[in-house]
Amino acid sequence: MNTLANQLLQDNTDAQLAEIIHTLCSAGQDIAFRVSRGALANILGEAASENVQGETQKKLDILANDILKEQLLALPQVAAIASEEEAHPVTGNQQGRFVVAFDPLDGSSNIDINGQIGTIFTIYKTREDAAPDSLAQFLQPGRRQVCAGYILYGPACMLALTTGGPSRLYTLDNHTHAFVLTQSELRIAPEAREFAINMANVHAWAPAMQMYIADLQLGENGPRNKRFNMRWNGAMVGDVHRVLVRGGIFLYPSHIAQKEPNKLRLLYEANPMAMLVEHAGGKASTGALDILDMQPKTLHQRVSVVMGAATEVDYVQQALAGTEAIK
Ligand code: P6P
Repeated sequence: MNTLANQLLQDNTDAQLAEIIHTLCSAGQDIAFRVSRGALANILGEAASENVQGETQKKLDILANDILKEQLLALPQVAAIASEEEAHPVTGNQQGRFVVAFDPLDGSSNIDINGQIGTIFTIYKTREDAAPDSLAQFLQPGRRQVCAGYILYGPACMLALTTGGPSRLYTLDNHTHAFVLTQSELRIAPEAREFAINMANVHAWAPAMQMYIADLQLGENGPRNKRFNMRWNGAMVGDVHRVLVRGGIFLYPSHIAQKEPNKLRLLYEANPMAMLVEHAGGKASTGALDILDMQPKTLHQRVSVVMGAATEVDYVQQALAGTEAIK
């Protein structure tokens, strides 16, 4: 079985980039251990604080953020990091050639119910036309990511990763502490049989989105003439993992009447997942345009998300075209 280290060597991965990936995996193993101890480690429940998003932080959110921040900023090649839990970029080493952004613990509301959670990360080369630790480094379009991945803390601890080639899956061997290649080339079937959306939000969507989802629910008795199944994990990392492994489509559409109509963050959720999905033969759209082509404007910018089976994503884009469904 091939290990992550061997696969990165075979892929001729830049040595400094490979070291960042190994550091992310080392931090991920530390987080996985703490997550696995649950209530025994007195780390469940909420911290007495909110993050920059105004969301109540879980103790593990803060712990995971601190572990990742400390280990990444110790690398000379890391110029800066950005995190869901940090209001602004955190300066690293001025000579660094890379910046790293992450959601340290996506789906943290699942922590107290022993559900799937994960660390989502993205890596860019520093731009020459801006200070290495400036905000501009994190406002690069997703198409310029040099690496995207997540570490999923589930029954198995797994790593999904692309460095520009195929999206691959690795499983942590708890005996050797190595991530072992378990799927060398993920491929998402173009036709979807499963959709993932939080149906409790149906009232908030645009009519065109409501109609698209209603047609999925009608299944073989409706205009789609085929049965669809539904799943909702409450953690993007778990839902997108399912799409990468067994296909389907994941949606978090705009709540069109709300001041902030979108929930998922572009930099450290939508963009890395979009790169993984595209490099597995899928598509990743806002519902109107490719997520990876968006020009970010702010660090914690939110975006509507429709990603997975290519034919189904195209179908959604056509169904929403010309409507006010995407804000
Ligand atoms: P809702 C987790 O908080 C998250 O950011 C994503 O991981 C997940 O897909 C979504 O929010 C869940 O949102 O509204 O269903 O709780």
